[in-house]
Amino acid sequence: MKEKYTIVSAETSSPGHNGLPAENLFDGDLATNWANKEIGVTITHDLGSEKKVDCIAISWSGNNSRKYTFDLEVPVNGTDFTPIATSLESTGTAAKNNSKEYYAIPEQSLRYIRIVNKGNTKNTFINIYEAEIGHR
Ligand SMILES: [Ca+2]
Repeated sequence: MKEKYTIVSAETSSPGHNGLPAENLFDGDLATNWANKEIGVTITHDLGSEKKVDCIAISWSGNNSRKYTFDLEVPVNGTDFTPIATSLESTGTAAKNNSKEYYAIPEQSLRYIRIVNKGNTKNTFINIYEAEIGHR
Protein backbone atom coordinates (compact mmCIF):
# COMPACT_ATOMS: atom_id res chain seq x y z
CA MET A 1 0.00 0.00 0.00
CA LYS A 2 1.18 3.53 -0.78
CA GLU A 3 0.27 4.93 2.57
CA LYS A 4 0.29 2.95 5.79
CA TYR A 5 -1.22 4.66 8.83
CA THR A 6 0.03 4.34 12.37
CA ILE A 7 -2.23 2.21 14.54
CA VAL A 8 -2.42 3.89 17.94
CA SER A 9 -4.13 1.05 19.76
CA ALA A 10 -6.17 -2.10 19.29
CA GLU A 11 -9.01 -2.95 21.63
CA THR A 12 -10.26 -6.52 21.74
CA SER A 13 -13.65 -7.68 23.02
CA SER A 14 -12.03 -10.58 24.84
CA PRO A 15 -8.49 -11.21 26.17
CA GLY A 16 -5.86 -12.84 23.99
CA HIS A 17 -5.28 -16.58 24.06
CA ASN A 18 -2.77 -17.43 26.81
CA GLY A 19 -2.46 -13.74 27.70
CA LEU A 20 -1.25 -12.56 24.28
CA PRO A 21 -1.33 -8.72 24.33
CA ALA A 22 -3.25 -6.75 21.70
CA GLU A 23 -0.07 -4.75 20.99
CA ASN A 24 1.19 -7.81 19.13
CA LEU A 25 -1.28 -6.92 16.37
CA PHE A 26 0.56 -3.72 15.42
CA ASP A 27 4.11 -3.90 16.82
CA GLY A 28 5.65 -4.35 13.37
CA ASP A 29 6.96 -7.77 14.35
CA LEU A 30 5.89 -10.76 12.23
CA ALA A 31 6.93 -13.10 15.04
CA THR A 32 4.41 -11.79 17.60
CA ASN A 33 0.73 -12.64 17.24
CA TRP A 34 -2.66 -12.20 18.86
CA ALA A 35 -5.17 -15.03 18.93
CA ASN A 36 -8.59 -15.85 20.34
CA LYS A 37 -10.89 -18.80 19.72
CA GLU A 38 -14.28 -17.11 20.15
CA ILE A 39 -16.43 -16.73 17.07
CA GLY A 40 -17.54 -13.09 17.00
CA VAL A 41 -14.60 -11.75 18.98
CA THR A 42 -13.70 -8.27 17.74
CA ILE A 43 -10.48 -6.31 17.31
CA THR A 44 -10.99 -2.56 16.96
CA HIS A 45 -8.02 -0.64 15.57
CA ASP A 46 -7.68 3.05 16.36
CA LEU A 47 -5.79 5.31 13.95
CA GLY A 48 -5.87 8.23 16.41
CA SER A 49 -7.67 10.52 13.94
CA GLU A 50 -9.67 10.16 10.73
CA LYS A 51 -7.70 8.95 7.73
CA LYS A 52 -8.71 8.12 4.16
CA VAL A 53 -8.68 4.32 4.11
CA ASP A 54 -9.30 1.87 1.27
CA CYS A 55 -7.21 -1.12 2.24
CA ILE A 56 -6.36 -3.37 5.14
CA ALA A 57 -3.53 -5.90 5.19
CA ILE A 58 -3.40 -8.87 7.53
CA SER A 59 -0.58 -11.31 8.19
CA TRP A 60 -2.38 -14.44 9.35
CA SER A 61 -0.92 -17.29 11.32
CA GLY A 62 -1.04 -20.46 9.24
CA ASN A 63 -2.11 -18.59 6.12
CA ASN A 64 -0.36 -21.23 4.06
CA SER A 65 -2.60 -23.98 5.41
CA ARG A 66 -5.99 -22.58 6.43
CA LYS A 67 -8.54 -20.02 5.28
CA TYR A 68 -9.77 -17.41 7.71
CA THR A 69 -13.19 -15.79 7.41
CA PHE A 70 -13.89 -12.36 8.88
CA ASP A 71 -16.00 -9.22 8.66
CA LEU A 72 -14.88 -5.60 8.70
CA GLU A 73 -16.99 -3.00 10.49
CA VAL A 74 -16.83 0.75 11.08
CA PRO A 75 -18.66 2.93 13.62
CA VAL A 76 -21.92 4.60 12.67
CA ASN A 77 -22.08 6.60 15.90
CA GLY A 78 -20.29 6.53 19.22
CA THR A 79 -21.07 2.93 20.05
CA ASP A 80 -22.57 0.96 17.15
CA PHE A 81 -20.60 -0.61 14.33
CA THR A 82 -21.89 -1.57 10.91
CA PRO A 83 -20.33 -3.98 8.38
CA ILE A 84 -18.53 -2.61 5.35
CA ALA A 85 -17.38 -6.05 4.18
CA THR A 86 -18.72 -9.44 5.25
CA SER A 87 -17.30 -12.95 5.05
CA LEU A 88 -13.98 -11.91 3.59
CA GLU A 89 -11.58 -14.84 3.28
CA SER A 90 -7.86 -15.26 3.42
CA THR A 91 -6.48 -17.38 0.58
CA GLY A 92 -5.10 -20.16 2.76
CA THR A 93 -2.49 -20.66 0.05
CA ALA A 94 0.00 -17.95 0.98
CA ALA A 95 3.70 -18.58 0.43
CA LYS A 96 4.50 -18.53 4.12
CA ASN A 97 2.85 -18.96 7.51
CA ASN A 98 2.81 -15.18 8.09
CA SER A 99 2.52 -13.83 4.52
CA LYS A 100 0.64 -10.54 4.28
CA GLU A 101 -2.62 -10.37 2.34
CA TYR A 102 -4.45 -7.23 1.21
CA TYR A 103 -8.20 -6.61 1.34
CA ALA A 104 -9.72 -3.69 -0.53
CA ILE A 105 -12.62 -1.76 0.99
CA PRO A 106 -14.64 1.19 -0.34
CA GLU A 107 -12.61 4.33 0.31
CA GLN A 108 -13.80 6.18 3.37
CA SER A 109 -12.60 8.47 6.11
CA LEU A 110 -12.38 6.58 9.33
CA ARG A 111 -10.59 6.49 12.64
CA TYR A 112 -11.73 3.06 13.83
CA ILE A 113 -11.98 -0.21 11.93
CA ARG A 114 -13.05 -3.48 13.47
CA ILE A 115 -12.22 -7.07 12.50
CA VAL A 116 -14.85 -9.66 13.50
CA ASN A 117 -13.74 -13.28 13.80
CA LYS A 118 -15.65 -15.97 11.88
CA GLY A 119 -13.09 -18.71 12.40
CA ASN A 120 -10.99 -20.63 9.89
CA THR A 121 -11.13 -23.89 7.99
CA LYS A 122 -9.41 -25.81 10.82
CA ASN A 123 -10.91 -24.33 14.01
CA THR A 124 -12.65 -21.28 15.50
CA PHE A 125 -9.50 -19.23 16.06
CA ILE A 126 -8.56 -15.85 14.74
CA ASN A 127 -4.76 -15.61 14.78
CA ILE A 128 -2.98 -12.56 13.40
CA TYR A 129 0.70 -11.60 13.40
CA GLU A 130 0.20 -8.08 12.13
CA ALA A 131 -2.49 -5.80 10.75
CA GLU A 132 -1.95 -2.73 8.56
CA ILE A 133 -4.46 -0.07 7.58
CA GLY A 134 -3.85 2.32 4.74
CA HIS A 135 -4.45 3.57 1.23
CA ARG A 136 -3.48 1.86 -2.01
CA1 LIG B 1 3.10 -8.56 15.55
